[in-house]
Formats: sequence, structure tokens, C-alpha cells
Amino acid sequence: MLVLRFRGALLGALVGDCLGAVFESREAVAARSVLSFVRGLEKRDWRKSALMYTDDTAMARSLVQSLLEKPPFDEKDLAQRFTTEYFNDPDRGYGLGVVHVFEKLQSGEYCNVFTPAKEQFNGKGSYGNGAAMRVVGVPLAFPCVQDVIKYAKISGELTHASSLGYNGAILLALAVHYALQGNLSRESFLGHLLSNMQEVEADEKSRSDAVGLELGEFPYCNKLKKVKEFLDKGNVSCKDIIDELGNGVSALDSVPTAIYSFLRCLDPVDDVPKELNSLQRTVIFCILLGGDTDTIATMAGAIAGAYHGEDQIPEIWRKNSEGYKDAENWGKQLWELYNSR
Ligand code: 8NA
Ligand code: MG
Ligand code: MG
Ligand code: MG
Repeated sequence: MLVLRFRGALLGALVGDCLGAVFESREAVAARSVLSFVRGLEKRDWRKSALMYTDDTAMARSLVQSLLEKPPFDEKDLAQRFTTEYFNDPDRGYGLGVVHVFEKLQSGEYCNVFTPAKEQFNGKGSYGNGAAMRVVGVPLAFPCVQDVIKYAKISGELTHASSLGYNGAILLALAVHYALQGNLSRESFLGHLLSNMQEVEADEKSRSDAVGLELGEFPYCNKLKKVKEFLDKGNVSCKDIIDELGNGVSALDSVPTAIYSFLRCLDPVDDVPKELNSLQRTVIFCILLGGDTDTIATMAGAIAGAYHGEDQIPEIWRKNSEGYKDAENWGKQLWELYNSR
């Protein structure tokens, strides 16, 4: 297992968030405006002001630090880190609901750290993409697929009690896990994800949550089948991707989109210049979809970085991203932890 992939995953996630955040919540993003922004990075004085990371990276950092300092996994420590980070630095664009979880955890009135998340949205729990956007550390810390599933779920449940929320985190963690193995075909990559998610979504709560939200059973498996159909088709339009896979803040409308973007951008795409590499193409492609650009780009960036390794992250992208040195250092430390298990 190559250290380049571990650093690549954290750096890919970071640049996806930092670049994606510039375009967040726009309905449509024109290719020329993204490309002109990306070219402009060459001239930016990154020593004076880097591009700021958002909630996605702030929470991913807390998770990585907790995994490194409190092995194998300490949910109380993680809840504490999320909360402390939020109150020290609240203006990172957090989701509107999740801040109530931090307020409750901070109040000291909850001895069970999972209870505040269960109270969200009238007891239904959040199905936002916040558990998935920060999960990259988990597949970098645990080599065994059952551990990846277990800890992606628990780390998600601290803020996202709806199975639609934490199952999105499981799916993203699995995608990074398989990307780390390198040379997998698209078919076998999707085949692994589908077979794991069929098991994950078969449990009672996953079934009842999905039905309760009128999504039908096995919603992530159905989206993965749509991803495969779109890849087989080839040149699917942005509009069809947004309509069928989504570009929103719910995990179901963004995690499969990130996976699709990574797989599609293994090959050149229209609108992105040929001289850019596959990871750059992936991040730009996600931004062109509009909507929750920082989060979709951070998730796809994590997968692409794990697959292609840190060499595909241009120096200028890296240096323009706040906190890139931490990503480099923690990538190496996670690689050591992974190999010790
Ligand atoms: P969250 O748990 O607050 O969920 C995000 C949003 O999803 C909520 O605010 C709701 O609108 C909706 N939602 C989730 N669950 C339910 C439910 N059961 N019923 C009805 N609505 C629901 O926060 P999160 O951590 O999941 O959010 C992550 C996203 O928020 C990321 O994209 C992140 O970047 C951030 N974000 C912030 C801004 C901003 O400008 N502040 C904009 C978009 C996204
Ligand atoms: Mg964000
Ligand atoms: Mg945001
Ligand atoms: Mg976002």
C-alpha cells in the first residue's frame, strides 16, 4: 500500500473543498469561469491568503486527529473534537441543522453522545451529506472492510441518525477503501460497492427510513445502478446527472454523484482541457455540476486522490489550500497506522 495514496486522499479532499467552496450553491457553473479561476491560482499569493477550507474539512480534520490520537476509535473524543472545533471557528459554512447537535453536546446535559443527533428533525435524524463529507480518515485508518463499514457508521451517527445520512458515509468510505487498492476496473469497483451496500441497506432501520422518506428500498443500490447505466452510456449531460443522481445537500443526492464523477473522469471529458490530469478533471467536473460543489468535490477528490495518489495534485492547488501541510503529515501517519493493523 503506497503512502502516496494516503496523502493523495487527504489532499484530494482538501483541494476539492477549497476550490469547490468558491462556487458553492450556484445553480449553474460555466466552464469558462471555473477554468479562469483555476488558471488564476498561478498568480495568487498563497503565502498571504490561501483558499479557506469549510465545514467539510474542519470536521474531516477532527476525525483524523481523533483516529490518530485515540485508537482504535473513541466516539466521546470525536464528539468533543467536533464540538470544540465548531465553537472555536463557527463560520465555516456548517449545515443549518447540525449546529443544534453541537449546542446540545456543549450543554453537558447529554451523557450519551449519540442522543442529540437522534433528536434532529423531529426524531428522524439528519440525512444531510455531513457524515459522508468528513469520513475520508476512516478508510485510511482501517484496512479491513468490515471495520470501514462499522466506523464510518458510528462516526456518522454522532450527527446523522437517519440511515440515509450514515449509509452515505459508509458508501463514501467504501469508495475510498477500494480506490486505495489501485488498478480496479470500473466494473469491479462498482461491483464491490453494490455488493457491500446490498448488505448495508438490508437492515431493518435502513429499510424503514428509506420507505418513510418515500425513496423505496435500497436507495443507494439503485443510485449505484444508475451510475453504472450512465457510465455505459458515455456522454451523459450535466442536466441528466443533476436530475437523476443529484447535486444537493442530502447524502443520497451527492455521494453517488461524487462516485460517478470520479469514474467518469478516469477518461477525458468535454469542457475540461486535455492537459489537466484525471484528479484535476474530477474536481472541475464536480464544480461544473453546481449545487453543493464543495462537498461533492471534496468527496470525489478523496476517492480520486486515493486512486491516483498525491502526484496528481498540482503544487499550486495544494499550496493555495489552507492547511495542506497537515494533510501531508496526517496522510503519512494514517498510512503507518493502517499498515500496523
Ligand atoms: P445538516 O444535518 O444540517 O443537513 C443539511 C440540510 O439537509 C439541513 O439543513 C436540511 O435542510 C436538510 N435535512 C437533513 N435531514 C433532514 C430531514 N430529516 N428532514 C428535512 N430536512 C433535512 O448538515 P450536514 O452536516 O449534513 O450538511 C452538510 C452540508 O452543509 C454540506 O454541503 C456543507 O458544506 C454545508 N452547507 C453549507 C452551506 C452554507 O452556505 N452554509 C450551504 C450548503 C451546504
Ligand atoms: Mg462545506
Ligand atoms: Mg459549505
Ligand atoms: Mg457543501
